[in-house]
Amino acid sequence: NELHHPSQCVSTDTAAPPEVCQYNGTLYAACTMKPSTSLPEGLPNVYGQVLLKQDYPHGKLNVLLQFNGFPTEADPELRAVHIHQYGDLSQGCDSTGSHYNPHGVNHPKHPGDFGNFEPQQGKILTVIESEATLFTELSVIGRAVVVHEKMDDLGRGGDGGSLLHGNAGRRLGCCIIGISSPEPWNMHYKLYTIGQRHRGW
Ligand SMILES: [Cu+2]
Ligand SMILES: [Zn+2]
Repeated sequence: NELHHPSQCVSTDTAAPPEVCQYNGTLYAACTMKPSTSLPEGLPNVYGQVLLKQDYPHGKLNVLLQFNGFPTEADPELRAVHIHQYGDLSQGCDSTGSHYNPHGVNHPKHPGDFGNFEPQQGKILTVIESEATLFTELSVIGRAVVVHEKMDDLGRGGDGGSLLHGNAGRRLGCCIIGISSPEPWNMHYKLYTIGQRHRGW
């Protein structure tokens, strides 16, 4: 059917990626989290997905975080997640640079400072809104998401590191954000809403 061919979608807005028109005004991105290749012995091997969805041009960015591989401890440690500057995994997660900081401000005011997350039975599954964007020259597509060993002190640590990176410790895992079809978001968002209902929310 020619009507359903993607090339039928002709956008006059040259600032929008062609997928925005193809997927009814929404852009989707995905990032498949893997353990750092330079992960020290004894730290958890974290796997999962970071899925991003944003309506063009002014929608709020929605981010679904789905991770597993944390220890199943009774009093779980909080883990920080951020967007880092470089989509470069040539030295594992260590080559992703510092926090993505396009406005030159202190942590935790960076657009990709997602905050702290508490694993339940070794897993994290949540949806958040973010100040980051998939559009314009500030787009985070091609940059990295990093999950850390420790909790983010959110700038309240009283030292220089706190205002740079929140003293969140070593990098457990990372991935590079790339444009995706709507499929990963649709599938994982459905699983997320089923999980919410089972918890009685
Ligand atoms: Cu980080
Ligand atoms: Zn930050």
